[in-house]
Amino acid sequence: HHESQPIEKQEIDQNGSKASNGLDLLIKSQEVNVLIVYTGGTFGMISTESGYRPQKDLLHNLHSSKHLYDVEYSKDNYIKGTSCTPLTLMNKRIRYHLKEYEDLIDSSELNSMHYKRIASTIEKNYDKYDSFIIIYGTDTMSYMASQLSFMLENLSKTVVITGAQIPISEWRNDAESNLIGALTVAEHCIPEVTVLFNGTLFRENRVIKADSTKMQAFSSPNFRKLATFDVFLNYQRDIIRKPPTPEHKFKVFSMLERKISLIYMHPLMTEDIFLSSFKQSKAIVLQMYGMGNFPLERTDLVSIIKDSVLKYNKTVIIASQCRDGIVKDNYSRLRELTDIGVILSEDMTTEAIIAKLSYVLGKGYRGKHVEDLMKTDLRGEICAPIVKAEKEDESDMSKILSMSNIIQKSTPEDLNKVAEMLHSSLLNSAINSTGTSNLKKLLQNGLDPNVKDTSGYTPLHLAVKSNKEDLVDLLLSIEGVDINLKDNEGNSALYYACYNGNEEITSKLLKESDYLEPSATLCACLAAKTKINDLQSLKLFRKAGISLNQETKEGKEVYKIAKEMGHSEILHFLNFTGKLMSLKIINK
Ligand code: ASN
Repeated sequence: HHESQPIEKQEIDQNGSKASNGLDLLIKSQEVNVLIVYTGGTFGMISTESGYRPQKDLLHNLHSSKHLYDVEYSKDNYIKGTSCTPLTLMNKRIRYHLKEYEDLIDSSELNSMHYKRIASTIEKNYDKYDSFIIIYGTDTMSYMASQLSFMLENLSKTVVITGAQIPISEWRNDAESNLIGALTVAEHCIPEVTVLFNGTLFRENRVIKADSTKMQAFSSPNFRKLATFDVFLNYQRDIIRKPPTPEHKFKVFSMLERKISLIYMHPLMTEDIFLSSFKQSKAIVLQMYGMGNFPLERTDLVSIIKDSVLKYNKTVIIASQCRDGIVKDNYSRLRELTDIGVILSEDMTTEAIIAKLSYVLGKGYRGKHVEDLMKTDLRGEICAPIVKAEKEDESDMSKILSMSNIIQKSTPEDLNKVAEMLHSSLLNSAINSTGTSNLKKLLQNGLDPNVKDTSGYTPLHLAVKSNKEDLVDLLLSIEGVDINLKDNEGNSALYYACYNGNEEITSKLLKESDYLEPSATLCACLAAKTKINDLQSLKLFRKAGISLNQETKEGKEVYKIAKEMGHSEILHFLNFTGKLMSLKIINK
């Protein structure tokens, strides 16, 4: 076999500058350039007598939607082969080129050729576009994107995969809104492979198709969603991956290993059937019971596993039939296998395990190297339990608290740094748990209430962001809390109170906080809030010291957009009531 090639561990740049903080707006120009790759799937299908089948000329459908195509603008600003959207939430336009493959497939046809073709389309066009959208079938979307997440090395651009349960050609469909969602994501730098479906943005190597008929077809059992698009867009900045540093150049790896077998265990399994799956394979994934439990009394099966690993240097990985939860050697029975090099899948999805194995083995690694890499986080596909703040319950919390005690008591100088890092995660978890008691305990333990996480958020930022008034009260009552501290974007907690339209919290903070100052983020935010007619939030921003009068730059934006969109309440608020009559005419 060819020599093993180095694996790119796309490192998270902890000291990243503002530019590498993820989720940056692609503000280079008023237009964001996006390549939409149409590969097939229900999205563009039409209904025939024998059922749905793929249909060509998707552009025709996109052009018949006024949300996806601004005819006038596109004609006035004509560039061959591209189309433009109307103004987006960020007050920009998306200029897209639709690349339609010759053979459109139902995604159940997926094979390694399709992986390579999509990866190479992105590679060839990488420098020409800001972001990429792949329209793909839902049935194997989780395989596609898990695989792409490994094949695309050092990804620093946004790649969003989307599809639909009902085709765009039908009156009632989810295709158009899914594509608009994907375009909304494409305006930002989210340098990972993601899937946007039904208003939810997932990390794609974490997602599974969980339902064949519901509009919410996908779920991400072991990992938080990257964003949810409700009335407000809610990005979880803290878990969105950071782009690689510039010396790590984008490249595609496509020599995937295919000799991988997947065995779904059941109580009637025979030795010969079990053995036959091992014979031709370089790696075997065993989908076992519960936390990964194996019937060790089946010595016939156990010896097949032991021989494969010890004699034939094959990779055996134990996963679970449960889609939610973790595979762990909590039971001594599994240790017999892990001791000889059988790997546990931890919290990876089956799709991610297969994608990762084909990538790692394709690079030529074998034996212990494969074991080490499978346990390493390469693309955010596997994680340590502490990150799962959402799932934490009281018993987890008590472990964390005792850990914090240990750190607190045994801290010589060299441990300070570690302690500081852990403290921010501890505070983070406390804020995510219910009630105030956990946060109280941590603060009583002497944790610094001003500690920042990697996004620069203090506990107060986090409490305000998640609208937890009781926690805000608690933090405001603590001596030494600096309520004017700014995050990496330069925003204080007050900004987020206004952003959320939370009047109570805004008033509380305003009693002691400095007024907000205009900034680029703030201008973009005001524009976006105006677009979505969020008067409440605008009112609070004004209360917090931001002038919305026409003379200032930010004031002009608000007025202009409100007028364009015909948001009369906002115009009223800005005291332009007199102009309302003519406004109706402008809008027609
Ligand atoms: N069979 C379709 C596909 O995966 C299902 C869909 O896209 N909703 O191509």
